[in-house]
Amino acid sequence: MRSMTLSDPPREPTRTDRLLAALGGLISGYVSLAVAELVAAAVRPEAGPVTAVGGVVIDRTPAAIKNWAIRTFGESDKVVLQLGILAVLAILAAAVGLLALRHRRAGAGAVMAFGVLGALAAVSRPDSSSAADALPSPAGAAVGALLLYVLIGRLLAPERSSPPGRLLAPERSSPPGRTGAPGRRNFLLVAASTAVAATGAATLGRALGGTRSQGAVASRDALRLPRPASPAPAVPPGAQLPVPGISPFITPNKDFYRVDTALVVPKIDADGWRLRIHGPGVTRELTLTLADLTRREVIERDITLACVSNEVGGPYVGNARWLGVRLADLLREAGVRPPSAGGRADQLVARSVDGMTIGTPVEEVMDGRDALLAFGMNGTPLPFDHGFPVRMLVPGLYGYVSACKWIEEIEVTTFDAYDAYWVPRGWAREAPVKTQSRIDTPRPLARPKAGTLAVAGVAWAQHRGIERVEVRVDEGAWQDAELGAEDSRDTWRQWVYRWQATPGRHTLTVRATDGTGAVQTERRADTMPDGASGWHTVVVTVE
Ligand SMILES: Nc1nc2c(c(=O)[nH]1)N[C@H]1C(S)=C(S)[C@@H](COP(=O)(O)O)O[C@H]1N2
Ligand SMILES: [Mo]
Repeated sequence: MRSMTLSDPPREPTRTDRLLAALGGLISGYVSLAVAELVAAAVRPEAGPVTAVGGVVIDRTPAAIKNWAIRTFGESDKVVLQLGILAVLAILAAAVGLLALRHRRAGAGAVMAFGVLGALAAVSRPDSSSAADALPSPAGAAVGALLLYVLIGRLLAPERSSPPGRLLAPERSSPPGRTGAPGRRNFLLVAASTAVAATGAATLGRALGGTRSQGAVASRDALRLPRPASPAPAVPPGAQLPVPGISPFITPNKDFYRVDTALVVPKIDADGWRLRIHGPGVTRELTLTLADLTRREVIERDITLACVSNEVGGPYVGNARWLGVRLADLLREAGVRPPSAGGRADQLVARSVDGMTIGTPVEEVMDGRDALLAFGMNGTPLPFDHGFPVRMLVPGLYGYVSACKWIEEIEVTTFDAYDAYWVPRGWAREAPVKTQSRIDTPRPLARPKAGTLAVAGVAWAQHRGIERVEVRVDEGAWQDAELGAEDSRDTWRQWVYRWQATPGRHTLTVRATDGTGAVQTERRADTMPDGASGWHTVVVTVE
């Protein structure tokens, strides 16, 4: 009696085997995608293979073809693209199935290779900010590769010898031409059950990630930023000092700090988005679409944004080039007058789709500063993390009283009538940015060598500007730092002090003077209720 051993030669593949192998490839591909999307739903829906690869395809597609696609498919161009990707993947998956029939390991390896490509696509996306984005595709591919390996193994399983008792008629139970049927039955059983399980996984992923986010991603990809009627002047070359370790003058989107209460970042489909401006301070209510905004006079400005929760020396501050429209113009169209011009409303209450409320003084928004409804950040549509499709920005005010992300409503009212989200939680109603300066380099507890050492960092006092920065070593005299060129009063300014460092332990202290001549206060204040104050110090040991 023969039993199945490793030495049993696999059967010669038949036509049916090839069909089934292609089917196995398709099912493995399907399972890979389903698992990848399930993982992506947990990590970041946009890190899923179809969306990531689609983004790469869009980025790499020449403008002419892109325009053709938009002309031909209109708003469905993203759907067409995704269907196209799925069609290509289906063909590749069937081919991989056939490859696996010849060489099981090679087939499984090919599935893994697609997983790696998916990971590369995901992390290369401009809105990717985490290495976790690389997970979904390889995770899906690993499951798919294993499945393909098993399926092809079942398919090619050699004929089992008949069980005892059937020795006399070994093949009679199977009709002619159905040799290998137990292997195939096994193959079909595994294929069908995993396909069902994958469908469950895909459905779960959908529910987790939310189908709506797909539309939001597509609408963000589709947004063509308008040319500003009033562009920001080029950043003066001297604004960026050539000092290693200093914060870059413009903070890249992926490095820009994020502070919000959203556990899941709102993914708003810009096509359905509306901004309503209403309330007792308004004589003409406005409802605006994103296109209404991008069609208006668009301005571009460099503005530094800071969080009230930033400790002295902390990281919650960043500088970006924003694109948007003047909020004051829209308010005037709605009939809003600032209190100084007899208006009764003194507070704007901005509301986001996730229910955040942010209260901003009408006076500051309408005093001529570049208060924005922004839809662009450093040359891209606002990242979802930073408020896509539209956020507010008011130079000179902390984010929690000015910078509503995912905004959908502005109520023009009074401070008496309404306390915004953070106010009952102990934070100040009004919070202009306090003058601050930060030592970026050397890092705390660094052990630099004696000799010339660049002590450098940034200083900010938005809308007042920075006039001077001084550095003190231990209890020595204040020394003027060299200032980077001023970009605008609304941006931070870099500074550097070239210190002749002597061996020993030293305390470096920095302070700034704003554009009004006021010196940054030494008085230490906690972040609560209206922003930290005090001087930033760094202790180093010079060797
Ligand atoms: N919808 C919404 N907008 C918000 C917040 C929020 O929690 N929800 N946080 C605010 C705070 S406290 C700050 S400091 C800024 C931070 O903006 P950023 O995350 O783009 O840096 O957003 C502001 N806008
Ligand atoms: Mo904040």
